[in-house]
Amino acid sequence: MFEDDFTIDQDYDNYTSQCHATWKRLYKRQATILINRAAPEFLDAMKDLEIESETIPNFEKLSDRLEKRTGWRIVAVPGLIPDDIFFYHLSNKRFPVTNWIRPPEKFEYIQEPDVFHDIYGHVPLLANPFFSNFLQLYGEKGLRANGKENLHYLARLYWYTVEFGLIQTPNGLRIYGSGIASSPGESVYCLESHIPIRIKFKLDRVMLTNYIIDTYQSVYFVIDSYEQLFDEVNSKLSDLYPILKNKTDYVPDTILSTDEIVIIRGKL
Ligand code: HBI
Ligand code: FE
Repeated sequence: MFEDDFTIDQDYDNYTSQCHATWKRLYKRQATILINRAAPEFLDAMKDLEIESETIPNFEKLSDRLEKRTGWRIVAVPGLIPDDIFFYHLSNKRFPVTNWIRPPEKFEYIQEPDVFHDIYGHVPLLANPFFSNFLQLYGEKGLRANGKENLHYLARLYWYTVEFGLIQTPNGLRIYGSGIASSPGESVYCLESHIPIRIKFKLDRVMLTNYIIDTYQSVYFVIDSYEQLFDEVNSKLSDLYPILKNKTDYVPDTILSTDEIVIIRGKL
């Protein structure tokens, strides 16, 4: 299907002790922050998959553990890859993971996903059958979403769920989005700040909402379950494209009268 699928060798022996030290620092800080903030299935999978805290995981060995749970594997890539190749991998239960880690001077924030964001942020939920089925469906829909304008609807869906999604649980709102789960500051902000709005997930609302990539989000969408993501994308997505084409996009801090706002029981 594609002559180059952008996969490379992880080149494990190329990591320096500095690389592993950066991984360990990032892991230890985030593991503490995510207690009672990340979704329980995220935290459980971190242990269940035995994702190492001291050294950068070996992709092949981690894939062997992951594959036993949901059939997913991770493949090494040099960084962001073209949308169609990305969709192709997801539709085949392969998650592309950047093989390099951020340099010390970019410890706090890096715009492009590195191995910490991709493994620590994305891999745990690949072990969840409902979420990983949604992600595979997302890949399949992406391959069929011909036309540039449909791609940006899909990019927004990915952004407000896979990267910055929140989920309602009996103990309150929890993080499942990787962009939040790999960010110390946003992990607190998304649940406790009164600045952002939190809206119940609705597929068409998300697909019409723009996003900004290098600031904390001003809107978060809240799902009730991963099955909800799969069911809505499976039943509604393709019919929405022609409808959304005639609608105006929303800037991130829009509030519509039809929005179901989710209140946080945060500190006043
Ligand atoms: N490539 N490696 C990598 N990782 C991503 O998360 C990624 C990508 N290419 C495209 C992309 N994400 C987004 O455009 C998705 O919305 C498809
Ligand atoms: Fe990501």
